[in-house]
Amino acid sequence: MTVKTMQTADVKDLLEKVAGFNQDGGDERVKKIVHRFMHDVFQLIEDFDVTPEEFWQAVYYVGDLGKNGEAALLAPGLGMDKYLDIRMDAEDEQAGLAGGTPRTIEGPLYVAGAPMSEGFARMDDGSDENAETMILTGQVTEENGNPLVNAVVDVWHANTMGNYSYFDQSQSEYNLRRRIRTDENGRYTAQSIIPAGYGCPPEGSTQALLNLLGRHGNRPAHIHFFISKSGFKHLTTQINLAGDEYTYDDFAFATREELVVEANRIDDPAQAEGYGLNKPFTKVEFNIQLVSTDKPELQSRHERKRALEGEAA
Ligand code: MBD
Ligand code: FE
Repeated sequence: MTVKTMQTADVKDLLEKVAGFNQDGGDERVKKIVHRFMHDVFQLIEDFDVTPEEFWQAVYYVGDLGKNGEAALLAPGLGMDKYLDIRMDAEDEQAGLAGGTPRTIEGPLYVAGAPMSEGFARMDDGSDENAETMILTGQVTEENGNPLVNAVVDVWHANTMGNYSYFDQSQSEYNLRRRIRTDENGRYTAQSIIPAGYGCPPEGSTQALLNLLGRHGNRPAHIHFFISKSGFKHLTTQINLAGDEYTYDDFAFATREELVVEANRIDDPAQAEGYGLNKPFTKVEFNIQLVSTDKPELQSRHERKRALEGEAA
């Protein structure tokens, strides 16, 4: 039985009171957004004839999501982070700031304040002796190819279990997280370990909803980057390692063709020695092009709640 109530004076009046339209205090933008949001929720309840049982299930779902700390994990799973990227790409296009290495989503697992190095950093703590050694290297340039010296490359990635330090308390502090300043040729190099893909906690709230959508909660093996230099647009991006079963089937929608990078096994002892290694390794090369801007607000990452941000780390 579908009843129509949305057009009634009672519901119109209710929504206006809910959003504080009849109150002087508060924030006008929040009032308008809450009014629209609750209108659309009510409309959805009408259109889908949502039952009280379904409604309360949804309310407690949101409660559990918060309790599990998964709100910022469900967001990319529902394409919200990707949608914000689509909007920022369109804004850049309109402002004549398109170009350079493409952005992709930050994800929920950044930790601020990773150790800073000049030109080179060892990222792993050496505790995983079975991990494949990774040499991650590249050059940061302007769009015309001029190298950018002293750009800060802030890198973070998972271990061979797909877990990130800080969130995974079993790892050492800042394991697999480093900031590297580019050298006189605009180059950065990291020695680390090849990460595994990420999977949503199987018993968590995010995976529970994905199951109802017939979807998996996996990401391909990937490496996150913030790249910044004064006078240039801040870049938030990631690379996805080619050949992973989820490279083109990422639950978080972060893969972009230009950001898929080959991981090449190098058996040549001379090349290993060049990096101070005495065994074969896997080389991942990622060159980054930044776009210049004089707008200071575009030169740093947007604000959001991040682990250890603003703390003396
Ligand atoms: C990740 O490692 C990640 O990068 C995203 C976007 C979501 C979940 C885990
Ligand atoms: Fe990630």
